Amino acid sequence: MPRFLSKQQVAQYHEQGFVAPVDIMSEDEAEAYLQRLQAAETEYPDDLNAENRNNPHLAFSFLDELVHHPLILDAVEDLIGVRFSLWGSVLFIKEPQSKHYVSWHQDATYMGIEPQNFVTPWLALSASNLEMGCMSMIPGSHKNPIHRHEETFHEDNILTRGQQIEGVDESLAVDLILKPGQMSLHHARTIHGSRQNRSSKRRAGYAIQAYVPQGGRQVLGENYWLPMRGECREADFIELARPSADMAPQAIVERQRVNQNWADILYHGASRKRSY
Ligand SMILES: O=C(O)CCC(=O)C(=O)O
Repeated sequence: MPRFLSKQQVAQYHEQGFVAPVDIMSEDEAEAYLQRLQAAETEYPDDLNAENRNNPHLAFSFLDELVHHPLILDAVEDLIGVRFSLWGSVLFIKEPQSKHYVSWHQDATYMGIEPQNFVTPWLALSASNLEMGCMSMIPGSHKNPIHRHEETFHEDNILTRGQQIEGVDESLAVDLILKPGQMSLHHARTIHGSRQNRSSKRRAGYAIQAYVPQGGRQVLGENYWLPMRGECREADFIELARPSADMAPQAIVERQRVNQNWADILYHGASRKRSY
């Protein structure tokens, strides 16, 4: 028996490569996390912005809380088993009326993690709907290998390289409409993307990217992990620490080290490098 997801949700993930919506917390709780995010953005504007959006859970307690949320971990366990670690996290925020979009892509393309059997929960801290540029997924696409990605570096594309898969049949796409406090989970190879936020509200999503089952290896860089459930340290596993307080000096150094390693991995072999 699954711990938290229904058998149908587990089956949907394996068949389609994603599952949504999954209820994690009430709308009020999600709103409280959004307020904490906004307060932290005000206090530390250089450490939480579109250019510095990677791995904030290593430096902020409220995000560390989220990546350890028991229901998120139970859902992950239902999909990838009892032993897993966390590679990282990304705040995907689209400001009101922003042109930012995410082209069709597969996460596993540039993450250097093998095998490609990891899962990303995406937690909605605000609503995420069609007008706000919610994520859309191509069902069953995780069953195929990695497609060729064109590296556009388009200024409005918020993926690192502006990478995109050409020729995706968009008529197949499923839009993941989430209320605040709901999440989706997607497989490392599922083709997905999102459009611009045409609304007057902020779309705030937290991608916990990704929980990796035991046996996961990093083949392009240093092997940094935050242990989550069960024993799953590989030989070259470098264990990360949880922050003792927001922006604790040791946490700042650790996040910088991990983000430098991420940049080396995500831009491996790229013709250009952006700041995120
Ligand atoms: O937040 C978005 O619109 C896209 C996020 C994404 O691509 C991901 O979580 O893998």
